[in-house]
Amino acid sequence: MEKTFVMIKPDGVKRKLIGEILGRIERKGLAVEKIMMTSPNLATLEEHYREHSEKGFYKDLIHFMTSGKVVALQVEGKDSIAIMRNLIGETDPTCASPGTIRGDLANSKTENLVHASDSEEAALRELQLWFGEE
Ligand code: FUP
Repeated sequence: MEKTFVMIKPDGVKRKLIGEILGRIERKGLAVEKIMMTSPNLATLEEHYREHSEKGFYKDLIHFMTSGKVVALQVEGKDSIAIMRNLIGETDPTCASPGTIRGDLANSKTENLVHASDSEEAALRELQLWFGEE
């Protein structure tokens, strides 16, 4: 079974879409193995988004991500990394296909509801960062 890291971002929590997003993950046949609601600290977010630290949108991204609680998830299943990436859709909601979480429910490139690891290496790193084990 492949493991991946998924996060419902502050906009997803504020818009009361936790159930909607978990439902889509579960209906696709993936299993939620760990779930944690948390107000992420700055150090964790800076590490999580370290590859974007030089980008123009970085400050706004960190500001948004510290604006409320998030739901961190360990999701498991065959090919869970690729399946979750397809389920969330493109980063930019103008490109995200209908049927995806972002395509159906998001309107902003920054406030785009959900994160999912984009590689095996990222999944291992992010699970370790957020859940601190394995
Ligand atoms: P994704 O993997 O689809 O979440 O996208 P990226 O890793 O490229 O970007 C990570 C996060 O940075 C996005 F979820 C939101 C933010 N971002 C912006 O705010 N503006 C951009 O133009 C691109 C990304």
